[in-house]
Amino acid sequence: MAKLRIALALAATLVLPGVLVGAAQAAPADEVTAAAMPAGSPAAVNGQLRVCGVKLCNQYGKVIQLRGMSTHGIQWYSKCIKTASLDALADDWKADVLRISMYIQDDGYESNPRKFTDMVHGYIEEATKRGMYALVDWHQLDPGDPNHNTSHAKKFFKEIANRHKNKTNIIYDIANEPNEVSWSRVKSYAEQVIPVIRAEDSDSLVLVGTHGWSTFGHSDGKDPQEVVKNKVSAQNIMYTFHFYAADHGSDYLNVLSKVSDQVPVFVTEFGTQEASGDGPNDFTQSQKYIDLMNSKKISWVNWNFSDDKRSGAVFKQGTCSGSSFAGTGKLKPAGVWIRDRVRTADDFPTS
Ligand code: IDC
Repeated sequence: MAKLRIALALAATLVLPGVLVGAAQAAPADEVTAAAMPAGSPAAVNGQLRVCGVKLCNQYGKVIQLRGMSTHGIQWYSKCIKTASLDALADDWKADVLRISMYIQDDGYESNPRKFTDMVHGYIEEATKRGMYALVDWHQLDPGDPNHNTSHAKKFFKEIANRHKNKTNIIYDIANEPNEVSWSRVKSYAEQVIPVIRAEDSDSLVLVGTHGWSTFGHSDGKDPQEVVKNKVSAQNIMYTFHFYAADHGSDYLNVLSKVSDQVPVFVTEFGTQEASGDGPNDFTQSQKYIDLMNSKKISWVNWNFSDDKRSGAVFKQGTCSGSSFAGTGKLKPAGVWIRDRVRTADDFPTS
């Protein structure tokens, strides 16, 4: 199979840097295979992920927790996703997962599907090279009804899954934050998109956003049990929960605690500040969430790995124009705090 893929790539003579012309389904010449992941790296050790009960398990069937960072929108902050910053994320931060945040609206995917799909392909290879999981985030936000983008989502995920199905480090996040939409509509969207992914890649982990900006409806005043009682009809999936600690207090924490005992939950986005991604950090409340997530082995990803001016962007403004990302010198307070928590020694049982 690997040989066939290389042959296909070589046969595609019209290869431009990072862009394949006329052979969209063939593997690019620079594809990084799972076997090439650095020995001992998080994705090499844990391999193909599986949902086990309400937890996440590695290739040995052992419960694990993944921790990592989300990019900012790749339409705005691609300058923060480069060799030096990704090296820092993998080697200095010791992140297990890179969330690749591709907005759909806001000058994102819908403005140029080919360009954004190719960017995601490239970032997946970069994460793979460094032995991190690549969490592909379909960052729908406004409009909040994911059904608005279903045909785009099917096309995008079909190509991503087809190209990367032989990797063991891909995680598909099919709806960032459904909002102003009912759970039944989100469920219906998920049941249309997941089979498209499964037809290409039968075994990878798929994450499903929940209504109320991925709060299981709590932000909308809905009962989170709605999801628990009406689960998406699919295997090997987890539901996502998001929070911003300065705005989302103990009631949100209690929702996370309760639903994560009932269904598999992955925290694909959170901030230590306000829901705007800005304003003062509440590290006390944030630590309560971290303690809960660590004790229950809930995987988490923090927002965001950029030098945007807001307090939740980990780097000081201007950092991404340079090439120095490791250590704490370039970090804002939220960055210093979250780097410490991403770096915590991993506990990845292999037997
Ligand atoms: C914010 C970005 C900001 C951007 C805004 C609108 O930090 O630069 O202008 O989106 O696109 C979310 C969303 C995430 C938000 C983040 C902070 O998933 O896109 O990023 N947030 O507001 N949900 C809750 C908070």
